[in-house]
Amino acid sequence: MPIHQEIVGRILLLRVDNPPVNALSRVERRGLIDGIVRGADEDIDAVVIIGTGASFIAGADIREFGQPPEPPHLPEVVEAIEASTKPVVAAIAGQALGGGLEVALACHYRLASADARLGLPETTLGLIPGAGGTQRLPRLVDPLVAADMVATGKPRNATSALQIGLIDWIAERPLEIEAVERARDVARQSLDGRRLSEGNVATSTATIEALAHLKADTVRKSRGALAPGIAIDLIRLALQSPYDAGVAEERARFLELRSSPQAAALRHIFFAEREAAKGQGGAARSVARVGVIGAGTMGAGIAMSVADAGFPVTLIEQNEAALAAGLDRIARAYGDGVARKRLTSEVAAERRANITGATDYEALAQADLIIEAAFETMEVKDSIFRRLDAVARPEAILATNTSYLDIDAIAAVTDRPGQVVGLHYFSPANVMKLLEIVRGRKTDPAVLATALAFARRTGKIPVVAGVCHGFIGNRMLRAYNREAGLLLLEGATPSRVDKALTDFGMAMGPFAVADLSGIDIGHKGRMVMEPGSYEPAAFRVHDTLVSRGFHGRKTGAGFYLYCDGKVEGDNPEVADIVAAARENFGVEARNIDTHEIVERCIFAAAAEGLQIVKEGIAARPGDVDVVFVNGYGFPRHRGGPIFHLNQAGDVGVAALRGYAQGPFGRWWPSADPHDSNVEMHPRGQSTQDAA
Ligand code: T1G
Repeated sequence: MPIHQEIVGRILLLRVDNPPVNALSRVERRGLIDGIVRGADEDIDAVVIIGTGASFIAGADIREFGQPPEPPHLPEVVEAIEASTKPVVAAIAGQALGGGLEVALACHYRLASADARLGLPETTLGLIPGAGGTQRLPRLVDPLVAADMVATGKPRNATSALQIGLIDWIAERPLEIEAVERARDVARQSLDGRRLSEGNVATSTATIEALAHLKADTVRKSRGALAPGIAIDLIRLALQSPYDAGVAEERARFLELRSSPQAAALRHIFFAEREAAKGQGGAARSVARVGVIGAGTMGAGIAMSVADAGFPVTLIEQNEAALAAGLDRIARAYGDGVARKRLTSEVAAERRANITGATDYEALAQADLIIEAAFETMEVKDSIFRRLDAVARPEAILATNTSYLDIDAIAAVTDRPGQVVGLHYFSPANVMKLLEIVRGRKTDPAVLATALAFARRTGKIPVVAGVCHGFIGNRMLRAYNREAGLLLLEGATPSRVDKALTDFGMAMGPFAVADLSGIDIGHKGRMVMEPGSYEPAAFRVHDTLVSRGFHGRKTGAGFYLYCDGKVEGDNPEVADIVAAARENFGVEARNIDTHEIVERCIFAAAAEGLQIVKEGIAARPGDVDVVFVNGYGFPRHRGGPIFHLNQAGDVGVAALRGYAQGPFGRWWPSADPHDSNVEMHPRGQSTQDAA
């Protein structure tokens, strides 16, 4: 869509009109330059740039990044805006992100509405600002604030933006009206001091040192992602170099990152999350009142997640004592959030007030959606769903938070199987973004659409799964953990496996995770699986540790020893247990390099994911990547297990075939992913790039 030009009393309005978020593609870039040229005419005193719809400009058009850059490039646009001989006012409603904020920084004045969000999120796409953002921002706000904004990508709201000097005004009247008035006011004023590229940055040794610390901390937290550290380097460069030198270096680094595998991976996951959240038919129904059954860790977390989104929630427990314990857990969690300054006490109180406790199912009679989060046994679910069926409104949707149990079997005990769906939350449910929405064989499409819409309204990243043991994520995790367990028998140690995978970018290694969640939990889960559905060798060490009382952190020892919740070192008993297991399974220990550790664990998860797609449990490979990135700590800048396997190309598939020849053979049902006839992303591309 072009940039619409309109003249209101000698003020030229340039309206950016590229729904839904006013991303800047080549057409808009051209239109902005043409608009600035028009603004130079005699009959114009000043220019206003304003977005149509809810956004100012949400950045460069990400869909163009998979292709060669096309002129005019955004740097040309922002330089033309700043060089304008007439004042240019940015009128910002909603999102001013990435290139959108860079356009606003090139303007001479910035007016924002109260709902504005201004940020430079490029590092979340594996990039850095590529149109002067790293050089103009520290010339406008405190360099350390600029560095934090660029490195984290976190936007500022209008109030904060005014406080730090990012904007000049917050609109008190309708944005466009006030923007024209402000433009008239500044029309006769000199532009000296309003062009940020002409300013210098006040700096000091303390600032440079603080930036060095921030960079070290950022790199440590980035788990291998490159862009955040580079972004801070460029902020520091702005303090020590003339603007032209800084912006030239920024452009060079931007172009390097733009074609990097990490940028391709982050673009892939950006679009895959949006693809996964799209409905699969069916008209979503409205949800106003929610019930949650069970006030344990999961139930309380789910109730908070729903209350945080503004829904009234009725939390049910079987007796007053259990209910009181659950409500106390919630009160403590909100108090902790306030103590850590994650939310104000007012917001915490508001959210807490959304939750009402009860012990009588009758309290759920008006609920539109009821989420069961009780004990993980069919008997308990059976009893609860029979009672719900009798009490809930006929249109009410009944959801279970089960991690493993058969949704179809649960639906079958009700007279409304079409209204039954799985909502598999991840702990802590009020923090983790991933939500697996499990559709039963009889789940109505409208119920699925309602669940998807509800997930988005509560800030979750939803992925639809079919019914199988472990749905998508836990089933992939079993393949991943199977390789980790076998690597112990074949010669690796828990700490070597964990380090190899955290160096790859996983949030935690598989043995540290086992200790954290409780090795006994996995053991119990394995005991209820049908015989032969997993190999005893892969979990022999886990199961022996459990039999000796080593359950992980909660018992002070598992694969590691713990003191006051901190890892003290390896559990010395593991070596003996591993030696006995090797003897039992007739396996010779050998030296296993880091490369093999990572490939076997990650590629096995990927291959299982492809099988999950082949079986129709997941709709597409991107959904599988979204699950493992958002629920299992897979590094976002590697795009997800299938994307990563795809990046490895034939080398990766050959490696999988090679590992299938190992002493325990392959786990994944097909010889290799390509046997599963699942359409992987076209070689080395993300789904979006291939579009
Ligand atoms: N380019 C192209 N499409 C975009 C887009 C973008 N920048 N942002 C969103 N979309 C699409 C999205 O795919 C979806 O499409 C629809 O818009 C609604 O998005 C040079 C290099 C703005 C906060 O990183 O954070 O500028 O699925 O579902 O929840 O320095 O979108 O409907 O077909 O997310 O209301 C920097 C990315 C780019 C912002 C809105 N900008 N976008 O959230 O809607 S790099 C960003 C977002 C850059 C310069 C650099 C969010 C949002 P579809 P949505 P939302």
